Amino acid sequence: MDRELQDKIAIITGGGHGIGRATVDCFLREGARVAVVDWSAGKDIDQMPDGVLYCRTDISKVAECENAVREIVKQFGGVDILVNNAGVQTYGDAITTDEGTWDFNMNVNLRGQWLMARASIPEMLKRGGGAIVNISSVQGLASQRNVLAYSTSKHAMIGLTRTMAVDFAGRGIRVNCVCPGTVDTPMVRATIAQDRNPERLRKALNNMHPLGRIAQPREIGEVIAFLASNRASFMTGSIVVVDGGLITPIAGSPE
Ligand code: BMA
Repeated sequence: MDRELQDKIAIITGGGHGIGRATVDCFLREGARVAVVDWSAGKDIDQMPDGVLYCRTDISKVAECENAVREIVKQFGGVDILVNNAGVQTYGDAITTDEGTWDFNMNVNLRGQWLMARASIPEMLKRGGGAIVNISSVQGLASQRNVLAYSTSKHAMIGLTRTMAVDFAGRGIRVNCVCPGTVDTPMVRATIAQDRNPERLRKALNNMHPLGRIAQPREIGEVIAFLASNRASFMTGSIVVVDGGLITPIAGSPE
């Protein structure tokens, strides 16, 4: 039997670390040809498996997105799948967030997803269709404290997903969104390390998920691979929560 993503050409943004890197492994296992779009320098990225095309790119910049997609098409011959995974998280509320923090989160998280879609969709159309998976967060549906710019950008990705799904459904492109809970990634590890009491925070993060732990990146990558594959052929515009139950309980449920 053919593998789920056999010979599909996939772009994974932020594929150097965390959820993106685990998604690279899932896609390779399923037979895809993978291009990683990431801004990290070579020495900073987790070892890339053989055959992965690495395009060092700042996805907040129009020309860099266009150049990356051009290079991928030159090397691989087209684009079938885009996983919009790259993201940053910085802290602040409506008064402590400065314009630079706002722009940083919006430009990388939201504008980057749109720019990569804009550069990739024409290539998908040439091949009769494709699949886009946008990675948002449970913070696209609800919010923690002190993450104004990040949570707002994650909410907007749900709008981006729905509008692109509606616009391109008739042209063979499915667009879906994944909302992970807390995942053991460099982004979350950095948050834990910055805390006054990292051990306490680590335990609290585990305990706040009804499954009793945070996710491993692979557990998100598997869902992304499914959504990108033909097994999800009737899914578009879907918002898929993968959070160990985090947003399910009514707040304050008594023991
Ligand atoms: C993610 C990040 C994590 C957080 C998780 C659950 O988007 O903000 O730092 O733990 O949501 O709220």
